[in-house]
Amino acid sequence: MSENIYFPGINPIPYEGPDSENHLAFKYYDEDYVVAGKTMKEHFRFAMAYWHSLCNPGSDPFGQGTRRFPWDISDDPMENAKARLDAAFEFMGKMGIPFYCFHDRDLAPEGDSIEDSERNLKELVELAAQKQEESGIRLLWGTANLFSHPRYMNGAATNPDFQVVCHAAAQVKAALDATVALGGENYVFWGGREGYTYLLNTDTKKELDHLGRFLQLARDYGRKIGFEGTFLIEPKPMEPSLHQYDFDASTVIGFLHHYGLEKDFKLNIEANHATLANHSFAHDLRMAADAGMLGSIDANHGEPLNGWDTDNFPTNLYEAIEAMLVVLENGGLGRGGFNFDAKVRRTSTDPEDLFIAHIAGMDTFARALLIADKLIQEVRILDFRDNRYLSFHEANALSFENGQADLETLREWGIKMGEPERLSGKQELIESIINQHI
Ligand code: XLS
Ligand code: CA
Ligand code: CA
Repeated sequence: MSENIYFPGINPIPYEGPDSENHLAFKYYDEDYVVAGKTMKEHFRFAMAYWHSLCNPGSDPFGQGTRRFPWDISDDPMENAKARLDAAFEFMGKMGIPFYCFHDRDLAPEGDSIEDSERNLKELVELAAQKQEESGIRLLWGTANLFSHPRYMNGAATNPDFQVVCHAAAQVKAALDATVALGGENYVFWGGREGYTYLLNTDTKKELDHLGRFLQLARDYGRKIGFEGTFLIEPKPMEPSLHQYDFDASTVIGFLHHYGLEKDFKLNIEANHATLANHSFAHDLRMAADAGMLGSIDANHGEPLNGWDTDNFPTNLYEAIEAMLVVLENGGLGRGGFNFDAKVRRTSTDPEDLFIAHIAGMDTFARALLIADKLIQEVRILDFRDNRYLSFHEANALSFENGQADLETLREWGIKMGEPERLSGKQELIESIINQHI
């Protein structure tokens, strides 16, 4: 068990059940409880996002941070990074969160040169490896922050300046080394500033080709050093660039096929990014699942009133149920997990709020899992969908599906069968059945 230094007075979070009034207890997430053949712990593989939980004091464009971090102990950023690591493992240990995710710069500060930064990261990776060993907590994914430093203002792999591309390559190489050294299950590429704001100064074809080539090189290097995990792309539209190349799940799926990356890459779907693209969370999960590319999830929730990337903790049960229906039908996430890419609100300033937020997120998904499993197994809710396609079980329809029948033949059959009957989609019935089971 990690020490009791940074979160004094908070004990390991117990499961107490739906009737508990203890705000520091789980009401639905019971890690050993078995649903649909797996424990809740195995279903979710919950992860803490290092950047929000330990690095983000709640600043916004109008004001400084509102939370004080007890791990910011010194003027030396390396000392702070080490304290932050201790705090991270104390927090995850108390929460019973089995995985974490980081950007290189969350773990260790950028140095004065590429080699300096590599040394910093290596030092922290060695300490993190010890922490993992002691606690059993594992790395869900690592990534490189290719968007915060001003050098990346015009993108990283898609930057018009080759010098920046090489800098990004150095950073990805080091982040891959770190991920492999820590036994990471996945490696994530979120587009960051891979996009553009003005078309008349941007060669989009060149930039996309560069992104494709860059990812091929990263994949080849990763496989060379023994990375057996999944590479993930995390789609997101319009932030920070006006036009992001990785707009949504469907765009990324096409991109991966175009550049021959489809065997090594899957998608990391973030709820708030899907809604920012004017999709639902479930829609992007569905698109990824249909393509055999549902890799992992960044679990959060957007603020519906402004539709921006607010990264709220996921407490919307209905959205979580829709998500779990897709995840269960997909047979889970394999090596992926549910990473809380979410931050407590700027006004949530008590240290316990970080615990409460994670408890709320884990309970939301645990409850959604129970409901979704019931909807699939007992209510057979997916039959509504499948039954709409029953006519495709007929021999003629099968020869259409497998490409044997041509357009003229379909015309003949159309004439023979006459005017089709109307088949109700039953949307309101499905919606009311879901409500009945919440
Ligand atoms: C930003 C992204 C980012 C990725 C990792 O919007 O969500 O945090 O998950 O770089
Ligand atoms: Ca994310
Ligand atoms: Ca986000």
